[in-house]
Order: sequence, then structure tokens, then C-alpha cells
Amino acid sequence: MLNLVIFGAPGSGKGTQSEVLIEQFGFDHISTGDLLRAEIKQGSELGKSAKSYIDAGQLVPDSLIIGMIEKVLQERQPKKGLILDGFPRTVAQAEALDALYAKHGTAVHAVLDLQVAEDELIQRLLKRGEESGRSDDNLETIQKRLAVYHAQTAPIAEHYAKKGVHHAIEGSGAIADITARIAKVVNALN
Ligand code: B4P
Repeated sequence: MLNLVIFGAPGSGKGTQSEVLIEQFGFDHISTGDLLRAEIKQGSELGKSAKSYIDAGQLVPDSLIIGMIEKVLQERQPKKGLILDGFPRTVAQAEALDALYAKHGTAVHAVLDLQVAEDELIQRLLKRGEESGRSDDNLETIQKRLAVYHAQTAPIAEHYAKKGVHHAIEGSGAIADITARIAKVVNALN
């Protein structure tokens, strides 16, 4: 059972590569972004509270996210592996995840860090915004999300590098080529 984290800036291809890895390896997948958007759609209290942060390009507070992920992790029983996508997004979330896994005698086995140049990230998200109408895919919010990523999320790479589980992956180019780079890391772990 592999505990994977797919990591990277907004637009780096986390969701895109997760879909391929689910198909290719039969992994289970949890995306905090998808969970939050589902809560917003349902109009739940969590969704109402999350919407204001997401629309402003800010992170949803750790306490809400950690509570939500604990609940979902309890419900899932992945067999081959689990991909966490969009979580952890702060060092506090990474520490909470490490503690949760340690309680179950396990740990994060690999952090797959998709690295893409900033101008390409912006172009990808603007294109998605045109197609999907996602409220946070407009230039102003994208720029805020990138600033938040550098300030609050990027330090997680160092947190996991110290544990020897961080893998930098070139995230530009054809989707299949990026998957092949990830698969190389995953196959070495398997
Ligand atoms: P997310 O849904 O995680 O949004 P994201 O960072 O933009 O990543 P996403 O997975 O959607 O995009 P991808 O990289 O696949 O989070 C949304 C918001 O929710 C956050 O801003 C935050 O407010 C909140 N949130 C979520 N998790 C949280 C947490 N843990 N703590 C606090 N708040 C949290 O990029 C995809 C785009 O690029 C696609 O359009 C795709 O078609 C394109 N693409 C992918 N690969 C490509 C390639 N190789 N070439 C060209 N285009 C490519």
C-alpha cells in the first residue's frame, strides 16, 4: 500500500496526472479541491465557509481541512495505494498528516512534486477558466493563488526532502511523458 502525495503549484497538473495514475495503477484518490467544490455545491456549512476563501485565492483554514481529511481517510480503505491531491498545502497540514499516518503505523512514501514554469501555470489556468468557468481561474485570483503557494505550500517540499521522500518531477510537456516520469518513481517504490 503506497501513500503518495501529488504536489505542485496551482495548474501544475496534479488533478490531470492523478486521473491517469488511478487508471494505470488502480490507486485510490482524494482531492481536497474536489471535496471542497462538492461541499460548495451541496451548500453545506463547510462549503459556505470554504467558498469565500477559494474565491479570494486563499487557503481554507487548516482546522477545517484537517477535520475533513481525517473523516474521509477513515471512510476509505485503499488496497494498492492512495494519492492525496492538493493536501497537504501547509506545513501544519503536513505535520497533521504525518501524525495521522504514524498513528496507523505508516507514513508518506513519496511526494511527487510537479515543477512547471510560472508563465505556463498561468496560461493553463486561464485556459481552464475559459472552459470550466471555475470561479478561481481568473488572472487576479490565479496570481494570488501562486503567491499563497510560494509562501505557504512550497515549504512542504523541504519538509519531505528532509524525510527523503521528495521527488522533483519535470511537469512540462506532453501529459503522457509526465506520467512516464511519475511511473518511474512509483515503480521503483513498488
Ligand atoms: P485545487 O482544486 O487543488 O486547485 P489547483 O491547485 O488549481 O489544482 P488542480 O488540481 O485543480 O489543477 P491541476 O494542477 O490539475 O484547489 C482549489 C482551491 O481549494 C485552493 O486554491 C484552496 O483555496 C482550496 N484548497 C484545496 N485544498 C486545500 C488545502 N489542503 N488546504 C487549504 N485550502 C485548500 O491543473 C490543471 C490544468 O492544467 C488543467 O486545466 C489541465 O488541463 C492543464 N494541464 C495539466 N497538465 C498539462 C500539460 N502537461 N500540458 C498542458 N496543460 C496541462
